[in-house]
This record gives sequence, structure tokens and C-alpha cells, in this order.
Amino acid sequence: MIWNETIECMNRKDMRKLQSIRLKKVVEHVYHNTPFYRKKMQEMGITPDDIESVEDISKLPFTTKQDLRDNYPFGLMAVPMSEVVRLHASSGTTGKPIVVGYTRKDLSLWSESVARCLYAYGLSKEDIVQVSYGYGLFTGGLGLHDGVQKIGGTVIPMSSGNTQKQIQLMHDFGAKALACTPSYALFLAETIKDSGIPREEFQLKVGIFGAEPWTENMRKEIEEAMGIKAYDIYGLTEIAGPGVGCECEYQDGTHLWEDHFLPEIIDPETLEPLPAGQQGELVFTTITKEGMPMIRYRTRDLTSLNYETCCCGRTAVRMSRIMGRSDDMLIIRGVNVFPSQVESVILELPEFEPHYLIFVDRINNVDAFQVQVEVKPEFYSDEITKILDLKKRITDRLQSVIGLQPDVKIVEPRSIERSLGKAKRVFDNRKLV
Ligand code: DLL
Repeated sequence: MIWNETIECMNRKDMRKLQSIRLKKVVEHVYHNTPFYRKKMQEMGITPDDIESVEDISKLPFTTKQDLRDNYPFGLMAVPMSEVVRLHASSGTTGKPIVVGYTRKDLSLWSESVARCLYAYGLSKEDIVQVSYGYGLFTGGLGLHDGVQKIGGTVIPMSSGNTQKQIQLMHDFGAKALACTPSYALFLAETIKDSGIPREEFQLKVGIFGAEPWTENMRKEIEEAMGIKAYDIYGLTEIAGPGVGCECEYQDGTHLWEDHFLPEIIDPETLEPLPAGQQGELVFTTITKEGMPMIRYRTRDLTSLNYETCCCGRTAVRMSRIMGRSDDMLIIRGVNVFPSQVESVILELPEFEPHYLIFVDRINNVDAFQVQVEVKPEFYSDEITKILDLKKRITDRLQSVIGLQPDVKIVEPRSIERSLGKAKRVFDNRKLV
């Protein structure tokens, strides 16, 4: 099902035209209403007149998370606060939170974007959706909430946590879809298993998972554990929240709603735009937002774009699965390691649970790299040779994929703390010294 066929299936030429008109408009808007952007453009010697079409986008300055922090809390608003009807914020791990303000129109285009996603998952007004993303300053809860209401569906505003109750209501209310982080979905699947309620008694068919990187292997794991189809949803606070893009039934990339959020891929080192298909850093310009538009916002997310028409009929550009954030990449003994590579290996091996932690430390000036992983109860053993055998298997596999030998520590089932929201799996203690 397609929520907005005219836009989602628009031919490329018309989409470029629409994007060009909108880009020009938003550049004028921020130039006249946000001193920060005006100053940046003046420094580069450009005015809105230099922007005629999307081809001119590379003339514009980039915006970074640091710019949002430096202008905390409302310095990047492009409308008077009397027009701002909602604030969201993202805390991040360090420093001040970043704050985003939405006008009524911004909220409407955001919920329209989420509505497109819900239709792409095959959901409609007949369906009950349990929203188990956190409600509050985090965009996950309210973002999904408004989207479900937009399509006329029934929303269960659960928020995260209270896991037993989540299971009970999902069962009693007959939720067809569950929206939460993939890591929380794993915990819910485990809790459903423990509850003893037969899986057939649940109506659950669809997972709406995002807010953190997750691998194809993790998708398989969750789909099997829950008996559902697990779809990706992508977004970030600075741009809108969840629903900047999503997968369709073909699950061959995440469609981005490029009539609102104009994407580019750049080389994170040289900052030069990269051609379609090449992996680099995703950059967005919001071309319809009023409250706090973003010009060439550097997401730090690493992916590539595919402009071919999808089998579903949508022409909306697709991005490949996010490999991770450039700032999540670990450099261990000179080797680049993405946590997603570790996750992929763990989930390939049937003896292990999808629960793991990565510790990096510096001992005597040498990087120490430890991976802790839970073994499945049926493979857990008191016999040291069996555990050593398992350890060798996973160490060899990690070494061949990553090119670096980790110290693997196999831990007992259920010993790694479960996540209710975004999972924190990497502890790089080198940054502390
Ligand atoms: O996580 C918004 C969101 C809520 C998206 C619910 C999807 C579902 P932030 O807290 O600002 O916003 O974090 C944004 O999370 O730049 C990515 O690094 C990561 N991320 C979000 N969705 C995905 C995804 C929300 N589907 C940051 N796959 C982004 C991989 C994702 N990473």
C-alpha cells in the first residue's frame, strides 16, 4: 500500500524540479530568519540567488551537531517561538543536548512521513500498533504515535520499560505491530518465551525497528524469535525523528522521503559529494521544515544511495543498511572495526545469543579488545573443553572477518543486561585516559 503515490512514485525529473523549488525556498527562509545561516553564507560569499536548483546544493555550508550545541537551546530557530508548538531533544553521550523545535506544519509533515512508512509495512486504520519507543524528549514515541493516528490506526502508547506489562497488553489488546528498538525487541521476545503464553495467541505480525544500527542477521534472529516481519525505520532528531525513511515489503533498502529530506552522500574526509552507489556520510537538507530547517546536516551515518526504481513501484531513493556512525568506528591496533561486524559474526553462529558487549582498553600502550558474548542455554556447559572449543570457533571467525584477534569471553546465558531503548554495547575505555 502506498500512502502518497504521487510523491512516492514521482519520476526523477519531476522530483528534482520539486526539490529545487523547495530548496530555493528554504535557503531564502533561513537566510532571512536565522542569523547563524546568514553569517555562514556570507562568509562563503553566497546569497539565496546563487541557489537555482538542487545542483547548486554543494555551494551551501554544512551544519554539524556542534553547531546545534553552540546555539543551544533555540539559536537555530527560523521562526518566532510563538510559532513553535513542540520541542524535542537528544542527549547524546557528551555535552549539552541538541534541541529541535517544530511548528504545527512541521509536525504535520513529520506524521505524514511516518504514515508513508506504516502503509509501506502494510498497516492501515484496521490495525493496532504498540509504540514501545520512549515517549518524551526522544522523538521515537511521539513520532510513531502521531503517525499511527494519521493513518487512523489504534495506538497503544506504551513507551519503553515495564516489560511484563508490555507483553500482557500486546497479547490482550491484539497488537498487530510493535515499534521499538531492535535490542528491546530481543528482550521482549525473550520475555514472551518466558511468559509461557503460546506465540500463536499473539496477533503480532510487524516490527517497526530503528533508532540504532542493526544487522541483517539481527533481523533474522528477531523475525524467528517473534514470528513477525521486521522492518527498518530510520530517522534522527535533527531532521525530524523516526520516519525520515523506511523499508517497504521488498526490504531492499530504506526509502528516504526525499521531497522533505534531501539526501546527499559525501566523503567524510574531503567533504566532496560522492556518486550514487558509493558509501560515505549521509547529509540531509530539510526542504520543507519551517521551525528549524537544517542545511546540509552531517549525520555521521555511513551508507550509500540507490536511485533505481524499487520493485514496489516507489521511486523514492533507497539507502543501504547503515553500517554505523563514523564516530562509532573503533580503531583498534590500527584496524578499523565497526560494532556491526562483530554483531554479524555472533549472529551467524547458532551457539550464541544475540547479546554481546565490546570492551576496548589500553594496557601497557597496547590496545586490548575484548568481546563478551552470551552462550545459548543448550550450549552452556561446565566442561572447560566445550567452552574452549566454542571460544576458538568464534575467535577464529571474528579474526577472519575483522582482521584482528579479540579476547573472547563467553558468559552465562542471561548475564548481559538487557536494553529497553538504544543498546549500549561498546565501552571504549581508552577515551577516558
Ligand atoms: O533515534 C529517531 C528514531 C526513533 C529513529 C525511532 C527510528 C526509530 P536520535 O536519537 O537523534 O533519533 O538518533 C539518531 O540513530 O543518526 C543513527 O545513527 C541512528 N539510527 C536511527 N535509526 C536507525 C536505523 C532517533 N534504522 C541516530 N538504523 C541516527 C541504523 C539508526 N541507525
